[in-house]
Amino acid sequence: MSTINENEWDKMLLKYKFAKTILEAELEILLKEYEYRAGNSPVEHIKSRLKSEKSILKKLEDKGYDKTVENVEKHIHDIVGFRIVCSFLSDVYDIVNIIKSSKNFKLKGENDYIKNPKETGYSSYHLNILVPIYLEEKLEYVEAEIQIRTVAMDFWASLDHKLQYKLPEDIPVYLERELLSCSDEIKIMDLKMQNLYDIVKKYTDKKQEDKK
Ligand code: 0O2
Repeated sequence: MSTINENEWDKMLLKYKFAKTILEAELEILLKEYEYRAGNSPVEHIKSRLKSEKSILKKLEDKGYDKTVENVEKHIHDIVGFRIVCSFLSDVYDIVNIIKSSKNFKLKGENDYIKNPKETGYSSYHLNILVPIYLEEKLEYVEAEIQIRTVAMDFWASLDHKLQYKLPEDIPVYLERELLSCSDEIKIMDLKMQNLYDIVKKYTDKKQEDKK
């Protein structure tokens, strides 16, 4: 049962909208600065979104909580969601470290689903951060989730999402196995690409050294 009225929704969502705007700007600065220092861009693309009212309520229901503002704020961790898609595996960890070392937000939690993939085969690095915002002259921390992954992981996750993640019923076991096997193949591909990147980097670094 929803005990959240329209005013409460609007007030609550406003906070998350502000946090999203702040985080967008902060991430842009951090990543541009990194790009300037490294001389190349590790990011293929960034997506951000505010979770819809319908999805928030569904997630709350799935988790078994009453529909109240308190429960939304306490138990839904990804109302503000960012996804940073990178070229290579090493880029993922570089970006994780850049975000973690920023003084502009607090780290609330992290999950390395690359080292420890989910049972489904899902791989990605998740950071849960707290964005400081001032509302009515009071400091508040608003939670946001940042998912960082390679293009290959993103390819798997978006197709998996379409195929099974949102399905209410159990999916057949053979389909689960197929998805898991696709995820294994993608892992191998990411490692191969990383290897190529390392070889090319060694070569270009040496060329630079020789020029000096
Ligand atoms: P959507 O529609 O992508 O937003 P929490 O969010 O922390 O309360 P949980 O499940 O412990 O709940 O958090 P987790 O697993 O760290 O992050 C959940 C999000 O990761 C999901 O958000 C998905 O975006 C993504 N995700 C997790 N597992 C899978 C998976 O097996 N396949 C795919 N494609 N994505 C996955 P939502 O809100 O569930 O969905």
